[in-house]
Amino acid sequence: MKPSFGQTRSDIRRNHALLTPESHEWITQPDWPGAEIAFLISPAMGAKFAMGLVRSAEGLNGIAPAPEGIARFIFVLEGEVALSEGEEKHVLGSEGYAFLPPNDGATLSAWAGASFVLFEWEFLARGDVPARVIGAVAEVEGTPLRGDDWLMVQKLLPTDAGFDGEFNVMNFHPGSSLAYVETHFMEHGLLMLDGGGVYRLDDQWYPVGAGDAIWMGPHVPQWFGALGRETSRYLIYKNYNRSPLAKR
Ligand code: UGY
Ligand code: MN
Repeated sequence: MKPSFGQTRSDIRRNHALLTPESHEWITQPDWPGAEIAFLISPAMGAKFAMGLVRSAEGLNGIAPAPEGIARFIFVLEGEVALSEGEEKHVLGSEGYAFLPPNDGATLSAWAGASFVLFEWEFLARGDVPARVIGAVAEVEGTPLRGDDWLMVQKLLPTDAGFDGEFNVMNFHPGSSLAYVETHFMEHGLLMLDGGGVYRLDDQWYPVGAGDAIWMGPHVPQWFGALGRETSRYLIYKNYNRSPLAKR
């Protein structure tokens, strides 16, 4: 292993954070036998959700559903992950994903070498709680963000008001950028999937590339410009569809 000389690109601040692979802390958890998890974003830093990377050298077998009231979103990075409930079984391949509403009974298994992103949050119900959603990024059509066809957004979940958040994949043509510096009360958890560029967070500008994760807290000024010759893509979570006064 190369010495780090105390250097990292990770930068954790009051209202945002950049979490880069060389500083990930892989831990085990009693609820996740066989898994190593790097929790990158958590309520301990001020977020209202948790986001982690999960990997397993030997595979996972029947991980229990989330605790009561907690929703999960799973996005496969490598290998295959299976969701099972009774006779029902769904296998997710690379960039397959699942939204598991609170109190969903599915258990989770994974083949040796699989890795995935895990989001967990206290679900904020409004009307009927939505049903489980299973999909694959390759099957989701993109739409231009505010008419910019160099910035295509794939919405991974239905847009109805039952959902208290959204998960999108944003596809930036080289040289494209967010049209303006966003400042919204909703927060974000993000994982760069491909390419890279410059991310502005508050008054910092960070070079970012595939594998980097970002937390954007409420109201943090944010902007991204894509660099290089390939499409830059990121997976992004946003709490959505709820008033800023809604109680968690
Ligand atoms: O949906 C969003 O707020 C998104 N445009 N934000 C972002 O990419 N930082
Ligand atoms: Mn945003």
